[in-house]
Amino acid sequence: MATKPSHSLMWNSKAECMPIEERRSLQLKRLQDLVERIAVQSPFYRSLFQKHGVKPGDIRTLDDLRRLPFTVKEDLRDNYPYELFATPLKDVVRIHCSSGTTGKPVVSGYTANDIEMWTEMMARSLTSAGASYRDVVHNSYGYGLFTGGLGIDTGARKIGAATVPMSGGVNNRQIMLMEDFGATVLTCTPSYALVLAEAAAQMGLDIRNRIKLRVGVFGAEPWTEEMRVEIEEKLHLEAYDIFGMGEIMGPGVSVECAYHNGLHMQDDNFLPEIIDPDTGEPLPPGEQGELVITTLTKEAMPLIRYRTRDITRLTDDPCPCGRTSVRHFKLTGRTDDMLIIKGVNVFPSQIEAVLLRHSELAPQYVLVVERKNNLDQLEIQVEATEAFYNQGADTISLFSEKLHYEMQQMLYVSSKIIIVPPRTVQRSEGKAKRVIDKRKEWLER
Ligand code: DLL
Repeated sequence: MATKPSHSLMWNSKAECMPIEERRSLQLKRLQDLVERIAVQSPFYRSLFQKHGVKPGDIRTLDDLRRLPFTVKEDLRDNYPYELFATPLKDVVRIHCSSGTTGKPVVSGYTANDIEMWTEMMARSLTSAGASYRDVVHNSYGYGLFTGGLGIDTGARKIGAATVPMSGGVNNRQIMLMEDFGATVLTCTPSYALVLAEAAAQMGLDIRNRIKLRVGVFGAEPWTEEMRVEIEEKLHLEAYDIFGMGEIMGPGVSVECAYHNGLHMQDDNFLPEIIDPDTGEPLPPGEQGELVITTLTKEAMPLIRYRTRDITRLTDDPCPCGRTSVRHFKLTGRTDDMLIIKGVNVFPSQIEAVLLRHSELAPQYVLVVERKNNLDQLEIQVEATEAFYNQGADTISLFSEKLHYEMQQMLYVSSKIIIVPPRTVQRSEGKAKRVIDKRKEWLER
C-alpha cells in the first residue's frame, strides 16, 4: 500500500464518500426497485423467481439478497441474443458482446441511461487513477465489440481529457504517436503495456526522456504485483488496476485509488458478494472465494447475483482516500483458469509471481499442460532476457535447475522449465493467452 499517495483527485466525492449507512440504504432501495422491476419486465427473471419461489416483497434487508437465485454465464448463452433484456429493444442504444471463438457470444445491452451510468463510473475510475482534463489518454484497448476501448473513451471524454483512440497493434506507430502527441496516460492490458515497452526499447527510444507517460490504467486480464513493478520500471509510470466485465458493464466496475490497497467497487451500482464456488454459500469479508455481482441500476440487462468466476477477497476496512465503498483485492485467477496438475490446484498467477522475481527472465511466458502416460505434465516456457541468454547454455541450465526447485516449493508439483530465446513467446495486442491445455485435446481423442 502506498503510504504517500501521488494525488487525491476524486470525480464525485458526494457519491464516492457517502456515509456507510446512507450507502446501505441506497443499495437496499435500489435492490428492491430492481427486483420489483424485473419480476414484471424480464421474462427470464420472472420465471427464475417463480421457480425459486421468491417475490419482490421478500427483499426487506440487504441480507435478503442471498434469497435470490444466482445467474450464470450459461443463462446468457442459453438466452442468446436478447432474452435477458429487461427493456424493449427500442430502448436499447448499444450492444456489446464477447469475442468467444466457440459457440454463441455473450451479449450485453445498454439503454441511454446505462451508457450515462457507465460514463460516470469511468470518469470516477480515471480520476481515481489521477487523470484529468489536462491529460492526453493513449487508449490501446480494442475499440469495437470489446468494452475496453469505448468504455475508457467515454469516461476520458467526460473528464475532458484528449483521447487518442488507438486500439492495439502496429506497436512502433503507437510509440511514435505517444511521443509526438505527448501522451500522459496509457490505457491497455498489462501484457500489452509490456509489449509497448519492448517495442520502444527495440526502437532505441529513451522512454524516460522522450515519453511523458505518468499513469497507466491496466486491466481486462489477471496481473500480479510483480508484473506491476516490471511495468512501472519499464514505462516510468504509476500503474493502476481496473476491473470490469462485459456482462456487468465493461471497465470501471472497480478501480484502485492512489493508495493501491485494493480496488474500490463502485458499489452504489454494483453490489458484490464472495461465495464458496463449490457450495454457493456466502463467505464473510476477508475470505477468498468467487466474486458475485448484482447490478443495482442497469436497465437493459440487469443481472442478479452474477457468478463472475473471478477469485478474490473483499474488505470493508476504511481506506485513507476517503471513499467508503467496499474494496476487493487483486484477482488471483478465475475458477475456470485454475489448472489441476496431478490433483494439485495451480493458478497461472502463482507461476507468474515466481518468474517475475528473476531479473534473468523477461515477463513473457506460456504454460503448456499435457497428459503423457496418463500423467499431467506442466511445462513452463519463459523467455530469457537478451543479456542472460548471451551467457550461454551452461549458465542457463544451472539457472533452470534452481528455478525448477523454487517452483516446486511454491506449487507443490513438479514442472519442466524451458528457457526460450528472447522474443520467441507470442505477444498479444489485447488479453494475453498464457495457458495451452492440451489435455482437452487428449480427452477428446
Ligand atoms: O475485460 C472489461 C475490461 C476492459 C476491464 C478494460 C478492464 C479494462 P471481458 O472481456 O468481459 O471484460 O472480460 C472480463 O476479464 O471476468 C476477469 O476474469 C478479467 N479481468 C477484467 N479486469 C481484470 C483485472 C473486460 N483488473 C474478465 N484483473 C473478468 C484481473 C480481470 N482480471
